Amino acid sequence: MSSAIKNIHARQILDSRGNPTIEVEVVLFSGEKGVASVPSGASKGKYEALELRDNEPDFDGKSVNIAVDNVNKIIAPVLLNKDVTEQYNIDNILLELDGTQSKANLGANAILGVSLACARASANYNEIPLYKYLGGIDANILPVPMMNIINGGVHADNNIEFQEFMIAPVGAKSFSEAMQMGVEIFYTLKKILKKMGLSISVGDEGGFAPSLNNNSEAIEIIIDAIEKANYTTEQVKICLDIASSEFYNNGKYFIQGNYYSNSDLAEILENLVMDYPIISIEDGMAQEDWEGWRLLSTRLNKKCQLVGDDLFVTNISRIKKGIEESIANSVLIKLNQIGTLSETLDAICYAKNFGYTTIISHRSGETEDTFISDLSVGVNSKQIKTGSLSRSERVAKYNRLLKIEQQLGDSAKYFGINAFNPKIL
Ligand code: 2PG
Ligand code: MG
Repeated sequence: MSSAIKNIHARQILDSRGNPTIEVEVVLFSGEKGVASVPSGASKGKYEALELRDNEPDFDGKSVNIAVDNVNKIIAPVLLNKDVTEQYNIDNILLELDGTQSKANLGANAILGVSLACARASANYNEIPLYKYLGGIDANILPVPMMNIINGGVHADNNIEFQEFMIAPVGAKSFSEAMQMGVEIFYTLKKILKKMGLSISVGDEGGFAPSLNNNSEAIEIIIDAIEKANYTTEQVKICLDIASSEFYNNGKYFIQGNYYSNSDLAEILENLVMDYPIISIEDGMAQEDWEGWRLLSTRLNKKCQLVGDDLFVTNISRIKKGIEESIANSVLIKLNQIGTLSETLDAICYAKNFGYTTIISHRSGETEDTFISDLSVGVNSKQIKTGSLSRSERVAKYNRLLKIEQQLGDSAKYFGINAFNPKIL
């Protein structure tokens, strides 16, 4: 069978922070192949699948030689001769081979590299672009990009606690127009920061990382940039990733030298939504603070998209709990939080079935791999967050989407504000 796997080979490469990560190549008997690499987070969720690192002195403990060996010596022989077009079967074999909930034996990085490289090889074997392979003739919605133009939290060496200040050009007519708007606002923001005598160096996701007086100032500067670039806050909205698990300790949230309870923080976030054109807030509460999430959801679920990232970790059992408790209304989707393509597709399907929106997301440590761009179109997720308008590992994802938009031609759609929850129609 020519779609059978002939060879699988993994190697150690580097990510955008210079940390080792894994790249996997799958070769078929037909001669087609698929290559994929695996990203890595800094503000990782506690309940994510395990990223296997060597913890040896080289690369500060971060080398991934064991994960590479697990692919080459354990996974490859088992998948030899298996039909690459049967993604769920391949992923199930990987799950059984690992045998743990958290993928701790083989490593989620080893497993995901193989899972994604198989999908690519199969798309190539079928001679169709990856997004079409994943989504068929229905895959024609370009996502609204959430562009992270000011970086804070653990992604930047500044004093802002909130991790991501993003812009979403909901008033664009197309994805390419949204990109142009984002880029022009990014240029303008640079000029504003320069004029204010602030740093224009960038953080891990390519957004500026100035030291500011507080989180609201970051929002105000962005609004200024939107307007000075000749757009309005009707056309371009703001999305935040609070990443609050990072400043949550002993039941309190530490912001600007003060400790706040979850109900204080819910009030702070509600006030931000009232004062500014914010349409989406991610991880407004910490991953274990279900009570805080309930408070926040009661206040804001009808006014703002509330996204669970560390809370849900792309894991159906956690998403299920959130749905049962009416917590949040959106799920951030990260392939390496769960570790296989099939489980990721299942999580997306599950969330959508209950009316939750899904946002396909990069990690703060990325490679040049653009799998998530194809995934966002393939599953019609309608939203993507993949950083700012600088750093090639971020821009590569946007460039891939520009190409997909061109390939789709007249059938390409862009949902703008209708991509978001709550629905306003
Ligand atoms: C997040 C991500 C990506 P990290 O918190 O949403 O922006 O960050 O990859 O560091 O977890
Ligand atoms: Mg997040």
